[in-house]
Formats: sequence, C-alpha cells, structure tokens
Amino acid sequence: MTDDARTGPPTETTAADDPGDDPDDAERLVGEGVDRREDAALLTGNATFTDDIDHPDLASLTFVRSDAAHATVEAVDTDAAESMEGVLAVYTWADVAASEIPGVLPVSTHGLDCDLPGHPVFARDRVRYQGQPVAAVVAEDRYRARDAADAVEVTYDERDAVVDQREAQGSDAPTLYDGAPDNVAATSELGDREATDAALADADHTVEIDLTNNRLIPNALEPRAAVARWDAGDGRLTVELTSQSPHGHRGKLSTTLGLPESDIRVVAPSVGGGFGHKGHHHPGEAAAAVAAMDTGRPVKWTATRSENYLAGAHGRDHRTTAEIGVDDDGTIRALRVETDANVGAYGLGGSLGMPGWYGSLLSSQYAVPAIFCETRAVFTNTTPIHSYRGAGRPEAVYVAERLVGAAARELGFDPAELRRRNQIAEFPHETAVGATYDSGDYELGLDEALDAAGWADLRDRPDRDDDGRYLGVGLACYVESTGGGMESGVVRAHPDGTVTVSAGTHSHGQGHGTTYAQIVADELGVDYDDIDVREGDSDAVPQGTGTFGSRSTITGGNAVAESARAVREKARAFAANLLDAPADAVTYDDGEFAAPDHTDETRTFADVAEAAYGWGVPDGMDPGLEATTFFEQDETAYTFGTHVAAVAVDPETGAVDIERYVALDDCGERINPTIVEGQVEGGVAQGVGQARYEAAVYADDGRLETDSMLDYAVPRSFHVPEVETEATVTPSPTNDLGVKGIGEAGTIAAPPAVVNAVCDALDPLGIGHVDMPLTGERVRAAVRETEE
Ligand code: MCN
Repeated sequence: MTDDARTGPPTETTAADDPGDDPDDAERLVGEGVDRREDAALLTGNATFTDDIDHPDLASLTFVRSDAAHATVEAVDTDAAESMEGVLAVYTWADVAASEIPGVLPVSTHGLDCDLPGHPVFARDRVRYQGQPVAAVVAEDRYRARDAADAVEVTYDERDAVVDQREAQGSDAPTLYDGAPDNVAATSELGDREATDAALADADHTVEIDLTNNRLIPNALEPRAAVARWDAGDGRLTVELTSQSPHGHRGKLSTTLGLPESDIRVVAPSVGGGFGHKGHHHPGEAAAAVAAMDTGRPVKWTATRSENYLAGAHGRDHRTTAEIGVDDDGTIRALRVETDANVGAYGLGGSLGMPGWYGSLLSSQYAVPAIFCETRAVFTNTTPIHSYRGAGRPEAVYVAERLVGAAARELGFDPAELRRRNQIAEFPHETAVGATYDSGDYELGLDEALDAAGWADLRDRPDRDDDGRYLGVGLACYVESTGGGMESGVVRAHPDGTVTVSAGTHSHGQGHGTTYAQIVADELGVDYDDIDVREGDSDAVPQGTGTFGSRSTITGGNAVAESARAVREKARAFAANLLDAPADAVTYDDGEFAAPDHTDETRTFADVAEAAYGWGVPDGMDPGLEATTFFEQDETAYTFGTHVAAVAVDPETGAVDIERYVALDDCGERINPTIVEGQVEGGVAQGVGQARYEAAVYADDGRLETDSMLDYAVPRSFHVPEVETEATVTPSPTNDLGVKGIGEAGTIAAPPAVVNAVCDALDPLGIGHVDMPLTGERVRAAVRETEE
C-alpha cells in the first residue's frame, strides 16, 4: 500500500449517481455502468470451461465413493475393475502409500485443540462422510471409468454416525478422531466474558433466542473439474481446473503431491461460478494429478452434480444460543453468543478456523459496549464445510439482526428506531469484538432504505390483507468485512500502444475484465478497448491470492491502478525525451503527450510505447513500459447497508410471498455501479434461497437425503423477488480508489431481512421465531401450533 493510501480519499457519504453505460461518452470510466465485456463469450457458448478442454489421449477419472458415512474400510478389491476393457489404472490409498506422494490435502491446524491425521486423497482405513473418495478408476472414457468404478468392491464395517454438532459432543456420541475424543476440533472466545455478563445482569431487559443457520450446498452452474497433464520431459505438471485462486491451488497441490511449486502450472479458464466452493483444494484435482503423473496420459475429472452435492463442500451449519441486553430507552448493553459450528468430517484449508473468527462481525452496525462469543468447531459425519458466499459473515449478521429484531418485538420498539438509537456514528470505530470499521454513515443508509421502501406505510398496513394473509416488514442492517491480504497487478504496454493487464485474482462471474479495464483506462489514459485483462494462469501472472472475501476490487483493483500510474509516469519520462522537454513540462491529455512551452509537437501513447521498446530509450532509463505492483491491504474495508423486505404469509398454507425487497448498499466508490447492482441481486437470490428454501438434510446414519436438485430446493427465478437497488457512497480511507467489496452483501443481508419480516407478520399469532428455511411446511407448522 502506498503511504498516502492510509489517509485515503475523503469519507463523506453521498447519494449515488445514476450510472451511464457507454465507455465512449464518459470522461472517466470509473463510476460508469459499462456493459460487461465478458458476457458475449459466456452467453454464446464461446467461453472455454474446464470440461470443454480436450487433449490427445485424454483419459477420464471417476471416483469410487463411500456409501457409508462412518465405517472402517476392511478391504478394497480392485481386481474386477482392473481387468475391464479400457481401464488404465485403479488407485487406492495403498498406491499412494507405496509412492513418494504425500497424498494428504493440507489443512490449517492453527488454533486447533487436537492433533489430526489430515484429509487423504483416498480414505486410508476409515471413511468419515458419505461420498468420501475410497478409490479412483482411470479409463479411456468416462463411461468405462464409471462402469469400472461400480465394479470395485469395498468391504465396510459400518460404525454409528453423528450428524448434529450438539449431539456430537455428547458422551455417548461416536468419535471421529482419537485426537478429538469429544469431536471438538477447536474452541474459541472473542470479546469480554465478565463485562458481558455484568452488562446483561444490569440491563433493564434481556431477550434470548435459539437459532439454526441452515447447512447449504453451493450450486455453481459448473461442477468442479480438473484436467491434469504431466510432461515427463520437462518434469512439469499442468492442471487446468475450476479455481478461484490459481496460485493458492498451486501451493496446495505442491504440498499434496510433494512437487515444488516451480514444477506446477495451474490454469483456471472460464469458471462457471465459484461462491467460495472453488477456493478449496479437493481430492478431485489431486487424484487427477496423481493419475496423470503415473499413467503419463492427460487425465480429466469432472464431478457430476450429485458428487458436488455429496462431497463438494457445504456451507454454514451453525447452532446458536444468543442473548441481548437492552435498556428501557433502547440502548443495547451487551450480546452474549454461544455457537456450535458443524465443520463436517474433515478440515478443508482454513475451514476449521472459520468458526473462530465469525464472531468478529457480531456488533453489526451498533455501538455495543460488551460482546462475548464462544464457539466450538465440531466434527460430524457430514460433508466438510468450507466458505460459501459470505463465509461466517452471514452467520454473524443473522445472529445480530435476529436478536435486534426479537428485542424490538418483545420491548415494543419500532425495529428501525431501535436500530437507529444504537447505530455507530463516529469512524473509525473499534467494536467490542475487535473489528475496526473504517468509514460509513449508517443512519443515512437506514433512512434512505426506509424512504425507498415506504417504511411508514408498510408499518401502517393492517395485520392481514383481504385474502387473510398476514403482512409483515423486516429490516437487516449489516456490515461486511471486505478485502484482505496481498494481490498482484501488472500493466504492460505493447509497442503498438495496446495494453495487457494481469492480476492474481480470478473472475468467475464478477466481471473483473470490465472493471480492471475501466480503472486502467482512467489511470493510463488509454482507450478502454485497447486494454486486455488476463487472470488465471499461474505461469503468466505474478504470485496472487485469488478471489474470495469480496477482495478483488480492493486489492486487485488498487494493484492494477498503482501499476497503471507507474506506467503513465514512465511514459511521461519517455515522452519528455521524445519532445526534448523536461518531464515536469510534459502534459498528458486525451492520450497525447505535449510540452506546450517547449514545442508544438505531440506524441501519442502508442508513439511512446514504441520508443520504449526501441530506439527512444534515454540514457539512465530502463527500456520497456510495464509495472508490477504487489498491493497489500493492511486495514479491512467495511461495506454496509440496510435491506428491507415486505412479506405476506398465508396462514392456511404457510406460503410466504416477498412482495417488496429494497437493498441499499454502500461499497464505497463504485467502479461499475451496474455490476455492483448485479452482485447485490445475485447475492440476494442466494440469501432468499437460504431464508426460504435451501437446507442440506442428513438422515441419522449420515446419509445425505437432499442429494439432488429434486430434494434440495435451489430457488428458481420466479422465487426471487425483484430487488430494488439503492446506494450511498462512503469512500473507504483504506485504499486510494476508496472502494469496498460488494460480492457477498446480498447473501449477508437477505436472510435476516426476510426472517425478520416473516416473524413480524406472524407476531399477531404470538409466533416469535421460525428457523430457516421458511418453507411452507415449516411456517404452517408454526401456525398450526398456535391453533392447538
Ligand atoms: N465492484 C465495483 N465497485 C466496488 C466493488 C465492486 O464496481 N466498490 C464490482 C466490480 O465490477 C467487481 C465486482 O463488483 O468485479 C465484485 O467485486 P468484489 O466485491 O471485489 O468481489 P470479488 O471480485 O472479490 O468477488 C468475490 C465475491 C465472492 S467472495 C463470492 S463468494 C462471489 C461473488 O463475489 N461469487 C460469485 N460474486 C459472484 N458472482 C458470480 N457471478 N459468481 C460467483 O461465483
């Protein structure tokens, strides 16, 4: 980060302008709703996804997956499979153990209470979740591979399974790991226990609530896939795969395979959605790599949708008891939160640590003097949990916003008024759980959202409409920590004046190609159409961190902006030489360098670029016109907003109709407001999915009951309300562009907004809370209880 970035742009909040969309008309492209340049290829079938990739002699890999959720693997008989036509190889853990390959996916054990054996590519002698890979077959094509996989005979001695994180801690629960006898992987505490207890004891009122944050299954359009090639001549492995973080995957493959990073190239082509699910390292790409190195053939693995459901990685799954203390005047005194987080059967990357930091957003938008959060990360015989859009932040905001909603109901406050009385007004603000909010105007955001929704009128509606449906309105005020870590950005001008921009992030739907080009066009003064953006190849772009945590615009965006500025200044120095004028006398407007006090001549950016690679290099200057920046974000940028949902609930059927949905979001300066709105709408769709429809359900024996889209209800377009998007703009002082992230805002705000609205609707029936997903069946059951 540059020194002056910390003082950053001014942080006054303003209403957002209407975005234009034509790059040719705009003086500055940042702030314009430029159409996404990547869509044509994606929408016309011209983009290349991993499964589209073909190579001569390409073989296909299919897993043999455990049908049992918890069992000792007594024997794996591969004889029949090996003798089938077209089968090239069958692998089990025994093959890995006999090789030089470590074969265990790296898991962060930082802060764990236990010693773990790690996540093997194939089960060693024990399976701990249904769908865990036990063996893999490589064959000439995927059909032969599937047939042969079915012929592998695995003998299991099935054990008792446990799927619930609270039951898993019981004394009679089956144990997954000897190193974690109570199945607890990690416990953590955030905040001040004593101060919280004292404030709750002293508060005029306390309100307690039990919440389930339902387990979700990520549903990207494209399932996970990998194509691995081993070049024996070079001793190099190339893996093309569905990745959000090509360099991250290279590092993890290096550990799993025992190969140096320099011998691995990871390429992430077009990726059909990630949502966190493609940020983790999976046995699929590791097994394809093992097979490619062993057979010498390129090997492709493409998960089926069912495999993704069974064994891809799930999200959320928290059980929480929480309490809020509020005084008569509405002042929030304290929050106490106890969460049991299901982490599934194995750690994936940093997944075991996620429950430990989720509490850092529990203060939401409020100045709460005391907060204490205790979490336990618990192993169960279920698919491992990893980050899913929001990753810990939706869980925290859900707790805070349901607590405030429940307190408003019980104490008779208008929910907006209770929030307003507690909103943080001064920045920077350090919360009781250690987060330092950088900038914002939370009250303005609330007011604008209430105005847009017509809050007063919505609150004034009768309890029921003419059809007898109960009417309700709900609010969610949220904050979202965005950005983080290092990112690289390269700007390289070519001799003809065109420019290639590359970054270590990866766009899998977010439109980085458009966004980075807008930034660089402004900073470099080069035509938007002359700028090409490249991501996703660990050989072609410098070391990067990847795309997750709504970090790319902040980190990648500022990295390419800094590089563009450096290139512009170097070009100015070259131009000075060409114009025979001192550098500080050279102006640069509309793509032309001039020195009006010295000469009438001008030079275009292309003239300068050509000279930089040829004859015009002045003494003492390096040839070439490019710059690389490793931008490091030291301070987190906190996006915020207020979402409002208005609902009608049919007490006869439990059907919930979301009649209005208003989303006001503030992600600082918006590079492309149209993409921002799209990101919000997509996030709201997933948040509504969590609130209304989606839940992964396990039988007691650990078998996944919702193992296809027939049973797991992904919302269809007609289930998602029209999202009325609004914005305020509070630049972030943490970076030169003044930006904050937006990619996860909708998934964070929508669940509490919808649940608060439904609980408001059902308040006349005395119903205080219904757990997500608010299916018709669940809502009807809650209503029925009041009728008994
Ligand atoms: N943007 C902007 N101005 C800002 C912030 C963002 O114009 N101040 C715009 C930019 O056009 C940028 C886009 O919003 O390309 C998203 O930016 P950002 O918030 O920085 O998020 P990332 O690019 O890092 O994307 C990650 C985020 C996450 S964590 C998940 S999960 C997610 C998401 O984005 N997965 C997605 N959005 C997704 N959208 C699609 N279509 N597919 C996914 O898998």
